[in-house]
Amino acid sequence: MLISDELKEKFEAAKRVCVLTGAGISAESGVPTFRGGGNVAVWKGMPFDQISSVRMVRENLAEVWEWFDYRRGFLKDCQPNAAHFALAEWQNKFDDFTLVTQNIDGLHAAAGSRDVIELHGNINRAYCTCCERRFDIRGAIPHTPENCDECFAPLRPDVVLFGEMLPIGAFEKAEKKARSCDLFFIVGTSALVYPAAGLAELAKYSGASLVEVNPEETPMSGFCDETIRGKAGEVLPLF
Ligand code: BJW
Ligand code: ZN
Repeated sequence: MLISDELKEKFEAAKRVCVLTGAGISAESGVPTFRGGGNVAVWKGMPFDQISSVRMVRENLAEVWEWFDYRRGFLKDCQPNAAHFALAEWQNKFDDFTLVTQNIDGLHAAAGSRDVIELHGNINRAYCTCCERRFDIRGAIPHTPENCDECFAPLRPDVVLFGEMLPIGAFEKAEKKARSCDLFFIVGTSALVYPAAGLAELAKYSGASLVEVNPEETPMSGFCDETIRGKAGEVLPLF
């Protein structure tokens, strides 16, 4: 059995539970991960951290949009999987449940999760490069409008690129919950990107039990109380 009796008991007794998810939780929905299996996502020969970069937004926004519109088109056909649905059930099971995601795909909300803390933004929103007004671009592929209807500046995807700040308040809210939870799950993330990965460390230092669900080892694995080597869609419904 993948889940130890000790962990099952902790899970049943827990009052405050926090879950941090990453791209791996959407892998079984057909969404490609960024890293994993020794590979890095590539678009037109460019590693993703080159095309999804602040520099590219400044120098070639059209190319950035092409990459994001391609992914938005792809995501239109992706549905939440058993892992997303399991987490949507967990929100009704505990006194205090917090779901924090690095994903921009919106699949947690599509599975019924409420108040998801999206640390890295959402692919179905854009914002004005001048006044930062937000636009819902769900369903519009390619994205429309292309320019802000207030100040006419071009829009960019509402996602957090390397070196950019996280959405105001999002990390602070997640940090508060991580510091006060009994159980912290880290699911489907390579745990390489900060400050998101730091939430697991904060939780552990604050006394929570740390549980990893990932088919591969990560830099966080040795720090966890339990590591479950399996796919999120197969493991999470077992709780
Ligand atoms: C499965 C599975 C299955 C497969 N089931 N699992 C501290 C130390 C060092 C560096 C830093 C630090 N603090 C900040 C930094 C800098 C930087 C950073 O972390 N760099 C490191 C990489 C070195 N962080 C930032 O820049 C952040 N901003 C910031 O810190 O602002 C403050 C600041 C500003 C200015 C100056 C100084 C400070 C912002 C980070 C933004 C990340 N953005 C991206 C791209 C979004 C756009 C896009 O989508 O194109 O977000 S990067 C990319 O990585 C994406 C993801 O959300 C993020 C995390 O990836 P994730 O989710 O872990 O996915 P993968 O693909 O890496 O892993 C998938 C995993 O799933 C694998 O482990 C598989 O095994 C597993 N898996 N199938 C379960 N079925
Ligand atoms: Zn504007």
